[in-house]
Amino acid sequence: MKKYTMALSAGLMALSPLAAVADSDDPIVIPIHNWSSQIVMSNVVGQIFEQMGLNVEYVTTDSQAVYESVRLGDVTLELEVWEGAFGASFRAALEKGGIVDVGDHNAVTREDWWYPMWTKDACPGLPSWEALNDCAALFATAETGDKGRYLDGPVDWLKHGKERVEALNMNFEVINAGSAAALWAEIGSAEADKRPIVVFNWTPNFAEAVWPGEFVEFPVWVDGCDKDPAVGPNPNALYDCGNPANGYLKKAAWEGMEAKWPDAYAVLERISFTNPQIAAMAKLVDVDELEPNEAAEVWLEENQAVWSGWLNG
Ligand code: TMO
Repeated sequence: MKKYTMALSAGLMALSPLAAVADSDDPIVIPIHNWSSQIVMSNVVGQIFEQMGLNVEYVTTDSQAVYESVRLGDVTLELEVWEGAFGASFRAALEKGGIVDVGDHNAVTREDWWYPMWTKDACPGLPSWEALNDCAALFATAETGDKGRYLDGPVDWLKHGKERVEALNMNFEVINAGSAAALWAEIGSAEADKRPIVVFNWTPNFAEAVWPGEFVEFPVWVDGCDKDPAVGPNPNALYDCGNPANGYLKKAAWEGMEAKWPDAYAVLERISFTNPQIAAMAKLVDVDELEPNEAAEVWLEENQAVWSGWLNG
């Protein structure tokens, strides 16, 4: 009887398409960037792959150049393709070939100019960008003279803050922060005396639970705003729109991943994080100050029901 059962289950295994080809022992190369949710999510997925018996290697890479690395197979996948910051690089890589769109997360994203709510007391016309521009003097610093300062993210996230200021003829100067931590430090120090500030921020993120705030409303994003000057309110300029207010968050992979690691690819296809899950992953590092690999362990422990569904399909 026991023999029969074993033979039956061996037969079932042989029938299973997932068991037909074993995943390669070569490491799945997962890129790590410079914001916390991406780092924790990468560790979460890496630890899931390790639980499947696969090898994983993490590499720290530039968040724009990574699309070329995935296309070439030097990096196996990318877990957080944010439409606002990386849509253009992702589309360019798709056109060249070698990278595949592995679908959207459940999450809806936005990345743009943002202010903590106390800023509105000093500039009540917000969130309109025109009202912000009329208040530019409130945001002036020693560094920016009589122009308002906009503290943008690190240069590899978004390269077009300066172009937007020019395209919309704004009285602002764009200063790039050196790191995400510098953005949080700036919001924290402005909080003490409720100093008006405008900085780059995004959702989902831990920040929304710590500092209530709003995105500045720029002219609504229209496809082509970064390619065709005629799109957007300034007929002669690119980047005269805000970033998408309901942007996607995608997964991408090297096109060879499915053949080389079929089980891992099937799991990657099923992976889908929500806004609250992503905000929680960022919080574990930015507020609770865990190391990313520890944060991933905590997240996996607290969300077994979520990811066991991805493993078993
Ligand atoms: C890519 N980011 C979430 C930092 O805007």
